[in-house]
Amino acid sequence: MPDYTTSKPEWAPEEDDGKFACGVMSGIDGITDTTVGNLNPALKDGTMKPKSKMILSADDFIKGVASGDRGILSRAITLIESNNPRHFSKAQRVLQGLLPKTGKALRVGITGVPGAGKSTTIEAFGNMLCDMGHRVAVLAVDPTSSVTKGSILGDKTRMGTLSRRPEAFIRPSPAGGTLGGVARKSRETMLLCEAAGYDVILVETVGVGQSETTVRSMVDFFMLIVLTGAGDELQGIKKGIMELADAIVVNKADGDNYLKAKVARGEYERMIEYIRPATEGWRTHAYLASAVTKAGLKELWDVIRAFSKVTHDSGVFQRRRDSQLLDWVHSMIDEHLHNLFFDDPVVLGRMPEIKDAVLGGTISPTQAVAELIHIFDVQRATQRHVDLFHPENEIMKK
Ligand SMILES: Nc1nc2c(ncn2[C@@H]2O[C@H](COP(=O)(O)OP(=O)(O)OP(=O)(O)O)[C@@H](O)[C@H]2O)c(=O)[nH]1
Ligand SMILES: [Mg+2]
Repeated sequence: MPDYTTSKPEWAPEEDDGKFACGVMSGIDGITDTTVGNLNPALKDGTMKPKSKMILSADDFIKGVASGDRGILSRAITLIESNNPRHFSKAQRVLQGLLPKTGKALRVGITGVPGAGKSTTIEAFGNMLCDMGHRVAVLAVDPTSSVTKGSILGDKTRMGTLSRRPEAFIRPSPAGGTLGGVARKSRETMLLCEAAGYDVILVETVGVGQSETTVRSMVDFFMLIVLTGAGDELQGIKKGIMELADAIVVNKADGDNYLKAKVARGEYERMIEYIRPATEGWRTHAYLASAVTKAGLKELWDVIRAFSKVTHDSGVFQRRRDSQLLDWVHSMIDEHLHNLFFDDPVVLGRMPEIKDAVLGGTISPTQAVAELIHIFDVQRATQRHVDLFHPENEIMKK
């Protein structure tokens, strides 16, 4: 039995008059056989390792995610997001094993100018879907996010009630990197969430610029959240983004703002007339909603379900998914080749000189490209030659 009287807490009065009855057990310097054994007999006899150090195999990940274990799902996402090459092949094995369980969720993208109410809408909408019996995963795609900028925790705190529900899973954007890298991680995260049984995936775009197109390329239904009292120019919404949307939601249609929201809805309806629909066989409309009063959210879900039915019946849904998959393959090849070229040390070494020559007018841009590609090709060919004659190569072993 440990002696609790000998060690006093730091805040205990220095003078011991015998009336101070609180004692603490002295701390331990490290885990010894006895302390481990006290925690759990299975740790003592070595059949189990302490949990914090437990390394999961690809199979453990596959089983854990498939059984809907949120802790293992989080760790699997961390594995996928890792930039460590050692984690890459394991992450891919996990994905491969889970692939048959993916693809069954409805994927919804949500975009809009900063402050339009995307996060608040997702919180209200997600809660409503959970109440209806759905399991909802919320992801964000933010190529500008980084751990130090603090945006990692931002949305989890803004989605306070949703993040506490067992039926919901919120994962902030993978931090930083190229948009291509962030997109790959988000797509793979989405697949993991589907394998874990989430049947609605909400993807929020953060930041401005290309992330809308990227999120459009990974979801089935794309909604644009707008505000009242301004034309598209004022809100910085490009016509191009309206062309991606399957629904335009005029948010904050509550209180004094309601009438203005109704007017804005009419304006958007008229604008949409002139815009090519985002999805074949589906007419994009503008709707009113309030993430605060929750008005219009149920109707919005009806719209999404109607969209799903129409596009499933027409085959557009599957065709889009198929082309998204192939586009994904292409964009990864693009990114890989791009990196191969721009990270090549020989190309990098010659680049300044060739750039100077272009700027100095001694060679044309086309000649410069031809020259650089030639250097790259020669470099790759030499590399292949070296690989071929590497002692580990099968030919050399014979
Ligand atoms: N009155 C009213 N306020 C709302 C509504 N939706 C959001 N807001 C408020 O608008 C502000 C911005 O909402 P967010 O949900 O953070 O907006 P966001 O689009 O996610 O913003 P970013 O993530 O910064 O791009 C918050 O103060 C919300 O409380 C609504 O329907 N009605
Ligand atoms: Mg937000």
